[in-house]
Amino acid sequence: TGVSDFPDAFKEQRNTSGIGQMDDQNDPVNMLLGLKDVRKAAHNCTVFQSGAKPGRIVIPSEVAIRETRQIPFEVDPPEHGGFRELLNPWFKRPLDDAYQASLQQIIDDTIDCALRAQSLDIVSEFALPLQSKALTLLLNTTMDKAQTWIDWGTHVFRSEDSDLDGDKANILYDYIDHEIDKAIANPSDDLYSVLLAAQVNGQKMTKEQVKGVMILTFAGGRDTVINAITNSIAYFSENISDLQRIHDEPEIINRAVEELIRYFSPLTQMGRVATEDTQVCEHAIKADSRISLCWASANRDESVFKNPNNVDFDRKVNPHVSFGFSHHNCLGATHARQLLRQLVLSLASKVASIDIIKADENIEKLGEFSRKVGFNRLQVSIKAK
Ligand code: HEM
Ligand code: EMZ
Repeated sequence: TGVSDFPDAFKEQRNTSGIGQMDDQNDPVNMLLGLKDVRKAAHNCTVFQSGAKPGRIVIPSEVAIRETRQIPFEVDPPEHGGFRELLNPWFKRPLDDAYQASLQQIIDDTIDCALRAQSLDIVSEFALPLQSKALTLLLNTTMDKAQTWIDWGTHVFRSEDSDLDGDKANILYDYIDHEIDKAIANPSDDLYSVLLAAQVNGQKMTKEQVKGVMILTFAGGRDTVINAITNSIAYFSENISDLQRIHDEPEIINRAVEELIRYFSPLTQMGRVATEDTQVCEHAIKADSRISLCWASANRDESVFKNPNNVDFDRKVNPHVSFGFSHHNCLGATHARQLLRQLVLSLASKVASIDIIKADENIEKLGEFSRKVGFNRLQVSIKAK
């Protein structure tokens, strides 16, 4: 299989039982695999809650390295709604012309730099700096901050040695504490200051709550965006005529990006904790045990998507769940979509070919399942038109 193939790791299990199992630090997970079941459970937040112990709904669980509750991710309705009301308009700013113009500048610089290089690693020298620089726009802060974030690498909690790196997590927590103190001493119009001044559900946001939003902003939109960018480059390297098609028919860009995001499913799954004894797919779920909503499996559900393993830019109905579903659907989706649309359009106008020199795949081990989610390294040579 080539670098642009992202196989469906869950097909057999989804079709035979609809539910898979994995252990994770002695806190096992029943994984929901079909689209209908995933949506139903995502919607049913009273039985399947997010606001358990901070870190517990993440897989691998982060309870050992995190005490701060991520907001709004680890808060359930109705409190959740108050936080979303505050955050929704801020996270819609990528729709503004000025935001898009600044983003275009960042994208053009990144592509021009890649075209000047003999060869480069797309993960560390393209996707990571692009993600970090673009994040300065979402935080409404200055570009000089990006270098610190780039130095953290592709995940704020994971390192080469460990899937859960407490020392690394502490660097992030200390950094955010420091930025919060600076924003208190010297308010500006960045996200820290806006949150510190905000009222939610009738109460002023506490420092701990602001920290919870900021940890999520740094962690949630990081490896997901990096994988989406890197995987798109891998895809077009083997399907360069699709890039030319986007150049010729730019009106298909939204559909094309949705299809790439469905196919890659950059976030494989997210957990929930059952609040009572219940059942899924005729399988008993005990109170206080974990399930997961397996977005990656749901996105290949053949009862919903025709030829689910094909990338089809003409797919008209595409109810994928790569950005989640219902209450906790991704707040960063507007930013991520805008970044990918502008990036792919720019690649389409500037790039003639992408040659793979070396690819090191990132395979997630999830119990009996092995899933390709992206690359640790993707060394390529890009030629200009
Ligand atoms: C939630 C995926 C980019 C911030 C989610 C969820 C998914 C997801 C599946 C739902 C989690 C759940 O139901 O428990 C993705 C993908 C991305 C991406 C695939 C990139 C392609 C971003 C970015 C940011 C971000 C760039 C911001 C920097 C969030 C936040 C939530 C969230 C704050 C929680 C929303 C809530 O709980 O109400 N994301 N995400 N994401 N994402 Fe993203
Ligand atoms: C959490 C999560 C958010 C978690 C929507 O997903 O992303 C993961 O990469 C982080 O490790 O802490 O932020």
